[in-house]
Amino acid sequence: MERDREKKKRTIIRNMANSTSPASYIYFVAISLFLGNLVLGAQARTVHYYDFVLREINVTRNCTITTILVVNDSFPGPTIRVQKGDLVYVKVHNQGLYGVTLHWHGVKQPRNPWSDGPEYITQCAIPPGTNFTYEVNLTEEEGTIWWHAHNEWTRSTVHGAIVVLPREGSSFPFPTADGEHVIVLGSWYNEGTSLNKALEMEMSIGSPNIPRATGYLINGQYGDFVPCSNETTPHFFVDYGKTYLLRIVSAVVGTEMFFSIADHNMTVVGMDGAYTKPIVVSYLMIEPGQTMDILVTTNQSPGRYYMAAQRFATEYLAFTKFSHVVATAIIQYKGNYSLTSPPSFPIDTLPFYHDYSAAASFTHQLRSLATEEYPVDVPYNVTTRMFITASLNSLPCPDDSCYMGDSKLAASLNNISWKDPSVDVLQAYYRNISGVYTADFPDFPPEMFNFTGDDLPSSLAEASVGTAVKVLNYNETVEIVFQGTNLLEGSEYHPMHMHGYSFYIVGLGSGNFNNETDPLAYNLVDPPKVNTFGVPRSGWVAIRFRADNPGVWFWHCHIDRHMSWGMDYVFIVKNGDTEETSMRPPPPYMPPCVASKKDKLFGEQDWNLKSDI
Ligand SMILES: [Cu+2]
Repeated sequence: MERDREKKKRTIIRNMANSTSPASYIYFVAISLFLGNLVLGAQARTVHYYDFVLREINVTRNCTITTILVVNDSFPGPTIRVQKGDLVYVKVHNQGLYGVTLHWHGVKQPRNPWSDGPEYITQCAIPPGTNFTYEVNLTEEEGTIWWHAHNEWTRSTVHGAIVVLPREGSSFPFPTADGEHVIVLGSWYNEGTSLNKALEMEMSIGSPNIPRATGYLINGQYGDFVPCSNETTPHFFVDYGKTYLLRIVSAVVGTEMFFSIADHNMTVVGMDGAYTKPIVVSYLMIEPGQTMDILVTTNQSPGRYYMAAQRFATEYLAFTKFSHVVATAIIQYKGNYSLTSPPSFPIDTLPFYHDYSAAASFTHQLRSLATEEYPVDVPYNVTTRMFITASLNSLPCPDDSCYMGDSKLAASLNNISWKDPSVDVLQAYYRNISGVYTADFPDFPPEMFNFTGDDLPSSLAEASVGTAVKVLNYNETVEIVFQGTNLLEGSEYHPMHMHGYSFYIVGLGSGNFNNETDPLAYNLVDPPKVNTFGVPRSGWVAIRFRADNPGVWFWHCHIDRHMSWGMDYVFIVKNGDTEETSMRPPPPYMPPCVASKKDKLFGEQDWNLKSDI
């Protein structure tokens, strides 16, 4: 690093994206500027510049040509590879037909929600034919995180990994691996670029039949068990007797997944951009939005071994209307041996679709590393306590257009079903625009009842609609218990994701939370630090964090079906007393809020780019 600093060397690295199109554009140009004069604390930080070009391409999956929107002609999109504390500028060129935004999932973006990305929360969509530059400011994150689109369900094809290596001169808290691979789990929708329109049409009539994935993918491919797919099954070539770091991202849109590798144990060493105590497992349960760093030692007879991912279906047992497709890739040992036998499959270790106990036993093992070098700072004293129910709900049908007659399907937090405003909450907060949101998100649900009981009265399931925000003072210490409910017999896992923060999982259980006995068992010593964690089906999870990142931050279920139905809310964390504890001002340009959601998807391309709000 010293040498770099002295030389003030400027290098240009050209990375060609892993193109799925025959076109040979090199859209993806990453320029790393090693600038000695940019300093983060005592450390020099490297500044990286990426160009992300979004455009529609045709790909073939399951024997069918489908048009999808991707970044740099690549599906999944390019990996951003940096060191802890680096700064990244990503210039997004929207060459698609619809507005998009991008989110940097797991990046805290200190004091800068302007670059966080969720549409209608911190910005409006980047109109087609324009560009917008995000500042991705890496500070505490280390390990694997990711990026994805954050408007409607565009993220199904617009996503990629962010690899954050240790700083120059420091190393991993485990023996450095002999090699590493990025593994992105994804969902496939036959609708392709029509997905958002199909979604909006079903949503507008309150229908439960919103689009469902037709299958699951590993690095953009179905693998061997789907027709027309075995030629493109991902292969990871390995040497015998080595240890590999697998950086796993769940970009899956609507479900938790089980993941296993035939005949190989895995050691989980990191999650959501933070290191964990190593745990040795034969399978993972990974939720949408989560990332995991795992070590795999190639200690088996040279051969081929499937890694396989299949759905963890958390709906009621009788629910079978989901894709049973198992996504596969192959770990192939190098060397001379016969390839005539098929690869081994993790038949004994990949849990079955509804294996709740397998999921629970995995999540209960997770712990922060909690060493001197990687300490935990879980708040002991809580100044703000919230108890938030996560439910599926019904809303009255405003006219006779609804699929279910007099009601529409919805979802809520504390019985409020989130409604997107037409101007983003951040802009409304910063510019004091009234009528965009209300600052009255409640700390408790309107009624206490047996949340996880069966046959709950349907009157309890009626939600209200709102754009309700919780306002926190700077540096408050917050505890939230998220309680799943069984309203509409609809208890499921809800992987809750917080923008702008990671939080500690201090408690986790099934049934109704007991505020006298359950806190006694809280883990305040080495709780896992995450940005996404599931409220178990008919269960609860207790989290803590310190509100030390001023700004406007989204909280939502990362199952997009639930997010679209309204399982969302927003935190505003007010400024502290100093500039360093206050939100930064907006950049000179933010995309204008001019197109309604309907116009954006169905209207003419009438983006009046000159007007602002
Ligand atoms: Cu959910």
